[in-house]
Amino acid sequence: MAAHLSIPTVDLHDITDGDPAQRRAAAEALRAGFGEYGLVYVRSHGIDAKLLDAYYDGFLRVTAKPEADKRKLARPAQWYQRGWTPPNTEQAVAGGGQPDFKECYFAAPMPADADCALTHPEIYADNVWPDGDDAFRDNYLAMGRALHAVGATLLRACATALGMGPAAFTAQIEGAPHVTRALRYLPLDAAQAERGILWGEEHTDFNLLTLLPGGRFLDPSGVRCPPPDPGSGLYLRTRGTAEHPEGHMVHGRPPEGCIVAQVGQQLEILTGGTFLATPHVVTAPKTPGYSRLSCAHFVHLHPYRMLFPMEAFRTPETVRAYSPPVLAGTYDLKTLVDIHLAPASALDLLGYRHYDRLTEQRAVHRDA
Ligand SMILES: O=C(O)CCC(=O)C(=O)O
Ligand SMILES: [Fe+2]
Repeated sequence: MAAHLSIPTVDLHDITDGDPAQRRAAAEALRAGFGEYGLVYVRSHGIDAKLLDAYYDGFLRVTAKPEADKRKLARPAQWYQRGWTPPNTEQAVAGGGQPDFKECYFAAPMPADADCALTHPEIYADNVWPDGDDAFRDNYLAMGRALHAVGATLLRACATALGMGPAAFTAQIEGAPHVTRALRYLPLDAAQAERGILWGEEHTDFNLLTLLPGGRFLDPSGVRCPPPDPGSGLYLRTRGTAEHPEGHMVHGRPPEGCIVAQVGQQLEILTGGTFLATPHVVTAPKTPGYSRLSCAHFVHLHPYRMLFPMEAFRTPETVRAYSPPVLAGTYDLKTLVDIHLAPASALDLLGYRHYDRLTEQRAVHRDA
């Protein structure tokens, strides 16, 4: 662990209402944070702590339901992009077959785009809500929208920090399949804790920008508690250097009142690696019985946008590194297969699907 590494904090007020010196400082913090760590802490974000508590309380009401009721909220045919995801479903690409020890919920905070719902039905599916719990739905949507607004402000500031017009990124996110996820990392038994099982394997997020308003540990009786040991929680890996090619593992522990913003693969690709998707891992405590709640809002690129370094970031090296260009919606599909949320057969959607017609015509020809 590298205690000397310090992740920059960006104050949203400096971005929206700051004087020129404050704006310059915020831009520098974004370039350093997203360039070296793939992560910044965000202050003055406007996320209400009471809303976050209510959001987690609602999610706990869902996770406390009997398994049979939760299965009714699961949508495997939508690649689990809505409703409940059972434990042992998602697998990080780096995880080598070890599924994550978590159950999740997915909902889209913004109304679905009708055209995209035809071309990408799974990632634009209708939300799923448990009956009789309007508070769960309302707090969930309010949290997703509030986090999304923070993401949009940061993306505008990122664009100017990188010398582009303020809308260079946000013009590409309108109507995109943004999704908010609630996570509950499951209590480990003594043998699992002993084996050092990870709650969430090391991965990089595949979207544009991720907002994390802050996790909550619960003790074995379900009461909120501080991290049970200093090694548990969210860790990120910094960019490798000649001296430390493996990078450093840094504890993602925001200063009081701050939230976390993280670069995803789509932003790395658009910037040709100037901003780096953060590898991160969620480690479980060594003591059995503890659980952890978390929330992540994923800001996505519009599915018809090209994933390829934007003009300002195109060099022979970045073009080679991030080729071939691919539509963001196609990339989403491929990644959901890679992390085992979509079945491998989903890849068949990318080829021509009407060979049957020729087969039938040839059969008619033969029989005639
Ligand atoms: O639980 C966390 O803090 C991180 C969640 C996460 O990495 C994800 O949902 O992609
Ligand atoms: Fe993640």
